[in-house]
Amino acid sequence: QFPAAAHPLADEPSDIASNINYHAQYSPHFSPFKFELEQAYYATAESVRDRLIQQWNDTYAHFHKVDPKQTYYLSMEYLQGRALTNAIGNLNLQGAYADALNKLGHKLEAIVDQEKDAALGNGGLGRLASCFLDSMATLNLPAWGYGLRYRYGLFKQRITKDGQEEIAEDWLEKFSPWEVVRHDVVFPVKFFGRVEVNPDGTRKWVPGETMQALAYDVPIPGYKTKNTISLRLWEARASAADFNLFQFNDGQYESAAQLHSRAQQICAVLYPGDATEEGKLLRLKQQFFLCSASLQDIISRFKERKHGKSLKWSEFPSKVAVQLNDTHPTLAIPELMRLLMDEEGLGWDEAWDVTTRTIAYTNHTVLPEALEKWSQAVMWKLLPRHMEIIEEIDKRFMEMIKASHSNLESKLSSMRILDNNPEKAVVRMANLCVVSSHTVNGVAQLHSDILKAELFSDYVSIWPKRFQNKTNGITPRRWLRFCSPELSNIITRWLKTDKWVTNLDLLVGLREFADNADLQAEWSSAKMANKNRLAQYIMRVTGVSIDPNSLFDIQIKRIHEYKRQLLNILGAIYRYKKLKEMSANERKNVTPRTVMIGGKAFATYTNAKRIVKLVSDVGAVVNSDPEVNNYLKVVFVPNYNVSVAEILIPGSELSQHISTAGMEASGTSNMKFSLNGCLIIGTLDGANVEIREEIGNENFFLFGATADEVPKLRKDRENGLFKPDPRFEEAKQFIRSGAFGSYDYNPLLDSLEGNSGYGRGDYFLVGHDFASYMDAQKRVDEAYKDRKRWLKMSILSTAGSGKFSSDRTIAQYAKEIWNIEECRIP
Ligand code: DL6
Repeated sequence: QFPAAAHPLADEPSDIASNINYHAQYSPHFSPFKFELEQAYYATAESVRDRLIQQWNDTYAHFHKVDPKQTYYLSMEYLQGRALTNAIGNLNLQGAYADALNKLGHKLEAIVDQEKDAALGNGGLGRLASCFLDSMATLNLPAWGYGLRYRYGLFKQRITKDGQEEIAEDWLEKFSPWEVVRHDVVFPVKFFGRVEVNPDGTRKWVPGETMQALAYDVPIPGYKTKNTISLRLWEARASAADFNLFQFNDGQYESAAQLHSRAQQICAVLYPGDATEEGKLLRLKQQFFLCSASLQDIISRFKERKHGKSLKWSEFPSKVAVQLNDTHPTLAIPELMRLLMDEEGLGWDEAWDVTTRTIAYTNHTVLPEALEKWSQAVMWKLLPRHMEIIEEIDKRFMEMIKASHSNLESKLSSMRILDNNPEKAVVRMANLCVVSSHTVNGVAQLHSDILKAELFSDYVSIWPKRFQNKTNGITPRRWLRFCSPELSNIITRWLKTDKWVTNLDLLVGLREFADNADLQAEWSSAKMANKNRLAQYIMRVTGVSIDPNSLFDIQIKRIHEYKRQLLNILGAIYRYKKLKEMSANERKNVTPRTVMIGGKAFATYTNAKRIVKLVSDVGAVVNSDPEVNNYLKVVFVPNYNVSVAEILIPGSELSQHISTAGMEASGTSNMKFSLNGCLIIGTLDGANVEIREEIGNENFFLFGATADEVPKLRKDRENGLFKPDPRFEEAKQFIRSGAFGSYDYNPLLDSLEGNSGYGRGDYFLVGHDFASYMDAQKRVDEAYKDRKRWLKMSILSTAGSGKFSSDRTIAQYAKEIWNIEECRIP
């Protein structure tokens, strides 16, 4: 009933409805005249995209004209989640879109639910990158993201009776309305081949294989600003000329399209299994593909923005900042060197000066197995010119140490970039990053201190100013304003301003009302609404009925032994056993709990998968036990991702951040929970330390060994000095007795036994921390019984979360690392 006209920028609901209607009819993705939920979602998204494209073009044109220094964030992962709610929220058009859809016979909430998550990431590192983009846009910073367009993402998790099953993500099965392909942005990316020497002595890489990188741009709107920046995702392509028609007509179909199929492999999945040589090669190819395409694009923009003026390469670092999100994009270093020397004709010294003034590196882990080391043999095969450059960097680094830091000569074997151990010669990517970046940062104060004191301590004495801390943050838009509108409105009413959405420090104003009975009542009812929504979700995806009056206790993160989901479930098992032993009367004093655990286990990480299976098995037994299931439920939440988190976090009351101290670099879900008024039970690890400082020690359920104590505890254990708490033994024994089925949990339990070794001998100190964990849980149960006290703590958690806005983090990166400034479109 609406005229099919496009009014892409009008804000009236009837104009928006016309525009949606227009897309339903003239953006022909489906049969005409269908306007069910799915079609309505795509048409709505396209109408939102129209607006973003306008702002996006204006932003780009403005940056192009002003030519500010610009940051490029290189990341192998982005966990963008859904875009629709975020986009209309940032455009401040929620009401108008809801009304427009009503006119068309749909509900905004149902439309939003149609969207598939863009899950191009694995965990916190990827979600951090997405929060950072939101803040860069909101702060009007000239900054962009670069990544890869993985067709099948990481994987979708299905829980079966055998535990976790991985299946391919289908976010591109139809299409994504949020990306725009740029057919004019294509760069060649080369692999393999050999290096030749030119007559003038310079070197030339003659590749063995060349693919095309094609740009897909995703608009990233800022909140209440017209600035809209880009996330540029590369896709690998082979060209028509690479298709061998002769072979095809000869019936050799596979070899005719060999390069096309190899191109498809590059952007098929994030973190393909790397147990085989092929898998390792593919991962390295992906990393290089991202780096090479992005740097060629950055250089071409640098040249374009000279607007005909003469090119001075020494000015490159005053126009370009490149941030490496962990070591995955390390190859940007030798690739920038190669492009500058071999393609642009710079000498080594000039290229090195430009490179090191451009690149900065963020470290996100101290876990030895996550510190990337690439086989030199594989590198020589795939990237022969880059290996020459890396060898030269290594050689010059050693010369520098010998000439000016001879006290460190004995440390050279661990400090240098190449590990030439004949058994397994590797390139240490973190060392290459430290040596080649102007700034290296950790992601929480404790983590940055550990980097300086341990992992990178030898470099600190050479470059004391190179090392910084940038405590992570989260975007308050997605993680409070949009995912919990009820709580947000209460906050706005009590603070008498909604400015907290872009100035999160204002939340501190809630402190003075933490005891106020009216606020507590409102707070409690918003929380209850979110708990009800969560309970409905759990029922829908698992069939388990959970009681919204029980304490909602959540742990959601990648499944890893250091994150100690095992400690959580052992605690729940012990709780279950004690409930079973109690009389019906005794049980009446127990605080009812719903324990929810969610997260993906890496496909080849066997012990993590065993943990998933154990949680599911415990849930199956406990939830169907009529004697106790009013007091305890245990749920494994399947396929944890961003949109699931947006339901879980607002409905949470207690969340677990219980890693072995010193092992979690930061954590960011701890910040999201705390912002949503959820209390934390946790160790002194990562950003927990700073959260506790901000919200007050009395509002945090602390337990466990500190990072300083961990080495000695491990040593003691090796020396047979560990005495397990009887409760810990009882919980393990209960599993061994077959209480949760016949699956063989012995390998998992054995990892908690013995005296030493990574992955054995309880390396992660579950046994040591069990007693203090259970004691902290007792304090939680007691605190929950005192409704007023709990609500006060909850309000104080939100009030103390101001520091953890990614706006604060990004403002610090901009000032202290990138040296870039706001560039707001007029
Ligand atoms: O900095 C983002 C995020 C931190 O919050 C987590 O603590 C940390 O584990 C994660 N690191 C990684 C790196 N790879 N691994 N393992 O994902 O980064």
